[in-house]
Amino acid sequence: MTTGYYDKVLIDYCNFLQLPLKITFVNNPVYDKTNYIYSIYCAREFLKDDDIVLMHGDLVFENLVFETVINSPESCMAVSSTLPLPEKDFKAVIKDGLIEKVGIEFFDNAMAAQPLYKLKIADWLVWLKAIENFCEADKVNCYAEKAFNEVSDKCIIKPLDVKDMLCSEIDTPDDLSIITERLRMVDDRTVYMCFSTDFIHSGHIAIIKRARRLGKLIVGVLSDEAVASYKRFPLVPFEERKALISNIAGVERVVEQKTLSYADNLRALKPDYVVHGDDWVNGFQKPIRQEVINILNEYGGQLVEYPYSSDPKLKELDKRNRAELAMPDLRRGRLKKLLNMKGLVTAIEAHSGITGLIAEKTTVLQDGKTYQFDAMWISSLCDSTAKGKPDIELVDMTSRFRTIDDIMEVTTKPIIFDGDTGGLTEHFIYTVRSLERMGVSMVIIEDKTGLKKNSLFGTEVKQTQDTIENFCTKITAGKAAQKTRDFMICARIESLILEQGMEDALTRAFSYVKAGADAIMIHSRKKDPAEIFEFVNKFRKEDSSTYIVVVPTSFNSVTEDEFRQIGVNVVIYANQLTRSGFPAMQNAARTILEHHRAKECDDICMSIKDIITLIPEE
Ligand code: SPV
Ligand code: MG
Repeated sequence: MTTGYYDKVLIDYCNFLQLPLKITFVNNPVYDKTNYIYSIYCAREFLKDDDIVLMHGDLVFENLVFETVINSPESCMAVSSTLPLPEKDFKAVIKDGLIEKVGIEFFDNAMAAQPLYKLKIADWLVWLKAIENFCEADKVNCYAEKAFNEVSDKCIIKPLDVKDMLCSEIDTPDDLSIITERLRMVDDRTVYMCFSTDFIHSGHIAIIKRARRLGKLIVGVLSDEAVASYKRFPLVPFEERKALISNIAGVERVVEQKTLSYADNLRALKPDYVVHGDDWVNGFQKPIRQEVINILNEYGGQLVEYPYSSDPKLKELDKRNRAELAMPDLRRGRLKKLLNMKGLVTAIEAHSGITGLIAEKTTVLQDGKTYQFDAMWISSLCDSTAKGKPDIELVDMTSRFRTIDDIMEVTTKPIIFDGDTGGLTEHFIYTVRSLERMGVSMVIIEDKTGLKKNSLFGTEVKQTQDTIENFCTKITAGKAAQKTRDFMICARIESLILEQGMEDALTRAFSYVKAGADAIMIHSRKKDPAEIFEFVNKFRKEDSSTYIVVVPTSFNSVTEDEFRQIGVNVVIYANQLTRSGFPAMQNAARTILEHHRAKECDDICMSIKDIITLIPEE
């Protein structure tokens, strides 16, 4: 920092501020007889080894101006395209997109300019050399810009348009009062940013600090539901996350953001700025970013983006959190939490590590919301099919557990296990304990006995329904065997499949609930959902709390919203990955056989890059 007039006052003040900066003060002993070109000359030895920011000491600017200047990848000078050309102050002449001349005397092709520069070392050394030449020739009473004007053809300095952001010199008492007023307005601005995180790290603190510099900071905290649909189930619930963020210095206010879309909060709060990392420029958040820009444009707000910090430490932290979510105790209880939070959860079939990853990672962004499956269904049909075997309880429990283990190893979402008939009550007890210990959230057992066949055969094959009494004994024994409160047993009613009538289905449902079932699954193989609707309506009239599960493979026209409205809690897409995957594989095999080579098959194959990114490296 070059000093002159009131040198000691300036130095004392700077030291008093205790800034985290090492400031070297260089005094210009003849400040009253020279211009600052000579002050720079005095400090020249300190100015030769890095990019610099050069500014006049009487310049006042808002933080965003300085951030924009300092983040500029090229040398630049602050100019304004919206301010009128000043009579007596600096103007910059622009030629071919570069600063050609700076001074108070230029009016043609000029823009209002402020002496605030970021100078890359190469450009600065050219200018500094010119300054040295000027001073050594005793030309010490002009602006340093005069030296620049002589060498500007050797420098690449771009105009950086700060439009009507505050960036002004204070030359007179009038300037002082105008700028004091403008600073007050700057201070009143509001900034909005949104957090989904459940742990605060240095990167968050850094972005909060930067955001705070733009105005009063309002933080939107994503609701649990929005977080769960966006990345993973929050480890810390909303109220705690809200309290955590409210207590960070610089946060003025915290509000709930109920969806990934910022729309509602932006329209209600109308912040002057929205701050975000630049990681959403691409990827699935891109439409959300665009929506933010559109809304800001409606009222003249501005989006400020900072480089996203991909600190390896943070990746490690996230990995640890994911690992935690995958642990049996945390995973097991999450289905119940999701049911309480969302009312209706969805599950998709998984029968291997890779289908587990698809269930875990597939995300769709629609109307500012993200959609993911909440849970995974380990179907007996698909597990058996993957092994080339019929769905008749032939694949034994040891093998089924192996499938669960494969899936659990690479995923974090809760698991609903298709326990077929549950086998003998004496065996079912062990199955419950094993599943619970592994971290499975729910087992569904169907009220059939003997050689079980897949329900979608209906009455085309011989299938025997268990007695109510027997099945209730199994449920009660299973409930007594479990150790935690999280684990759930769902009783699946086959009465409609086996054409035993609605009354039988309802009688069984109420009996199973009495026997201890946490949930009931009503199954049907009719395309028309009427019997499912009738069952759910009748059941809900008497029981408003027991979870209802459906598997809409046949009655597949019903939407999740329609199910939610009648009181269904779990929708299981039981076999779609298997049914879509195998035809694709058959097609690939056929294509190779037809062409006697693999080239034609490539068009229907996932790229190697996509498949390796689907599988995360450990
Ligand atoms: C399964 O997916 O194995 C089921 C559902 O049990 S269903 O195939 O519809 O019977
Ligand atoms: Mg099954």
